[in-house]
Amino acid sequence: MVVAHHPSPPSNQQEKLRDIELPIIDLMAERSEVSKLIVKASENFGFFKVINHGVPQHVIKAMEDESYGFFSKPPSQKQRAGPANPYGYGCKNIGLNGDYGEVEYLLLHTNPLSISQTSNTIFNDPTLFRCAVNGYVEAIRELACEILELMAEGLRVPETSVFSNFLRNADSDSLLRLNHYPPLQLLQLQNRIGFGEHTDPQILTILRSNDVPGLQISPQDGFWLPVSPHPSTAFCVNVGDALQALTNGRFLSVRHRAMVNTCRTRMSMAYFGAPAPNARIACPPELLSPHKPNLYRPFTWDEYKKATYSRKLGDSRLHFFRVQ
Ligand code: GA4
Repeated sequence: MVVAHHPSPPSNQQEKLRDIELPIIDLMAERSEVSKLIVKASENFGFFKVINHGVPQHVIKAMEDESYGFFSKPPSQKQRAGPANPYGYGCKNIGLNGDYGEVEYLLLHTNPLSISQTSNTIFNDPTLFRCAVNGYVEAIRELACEILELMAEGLRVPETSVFSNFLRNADSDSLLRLNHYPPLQLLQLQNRIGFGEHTDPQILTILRSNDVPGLQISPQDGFWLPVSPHPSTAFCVNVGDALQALTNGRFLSVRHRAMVNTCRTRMSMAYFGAPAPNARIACPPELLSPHKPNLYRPFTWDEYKKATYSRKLGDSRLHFFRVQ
């Protein structure tokens, strides 16, 4: 059965605070139906959840266990993997331009050599951690590629690997981020920001989190909608800036943030599927027409990344690449 429920934007304060159910898309349903639902969700929300995704439970569990294991280490040991400049362990400082949040994290490049180097800095016996990360990254990359191929099919782009090829490239600049939002003790600390509002710069993000709420999305300026953390078997998927450019603005890279507003620990694991540094990001011609000319000039991922990393977390960047 294909389940896809599309809520409408909120009209009053009370609705604003209610959790929304993102479209939940069953990847085992009929393929053309699935691709249509994915396109619709990417156009309307830039966010959706997938179930029956084919990522084995033991692969997820191994990564979650290693992630809990890492964050439960004493600070001095975690700091051996830091600072996150740009990869490694970070605590409260996000990026290199003074952003701050109630979060500690481990940011890893997904290339196996980099994973191996980071693992060696944290563990005396790094094998388990390294295997868990490599296994997880491989399975999630496959899922991301499958979703990108369904998107191309739904958009009727004949070369259906046009988006997924970016992630399959051996030089892909994809990342894995493990986040740990420790619980807050004091009531007055409620609603503090764990990870401030931003859009993801990459092509596609695949997020896995435990059952503690925190993710909020902003489909319209000034509105924040909490996303319910259920079902636990799902992955949350969102469109990144590069995919917005690749679809000539048809798919939306939507602002989101993570709140620390609970007495329980929130954990999340985000895979950011990215192109190789020299890859050229340009919309396929089938998505252009005299009525829909190119919104963005072609750019390389390297160029876009430089624009991203030189700015603050919440800054918009894609509009610098718009055709005037
Ligand atoms: C947001 C999405 C990913 O978490 C991330 C972040 C990156 C970082 O933490 O180093 C950035 C942020 C993210 C966008 C603006 C820059 C870079 C922090 C920051 C202030 C890993 C990414 O690719 O971009």
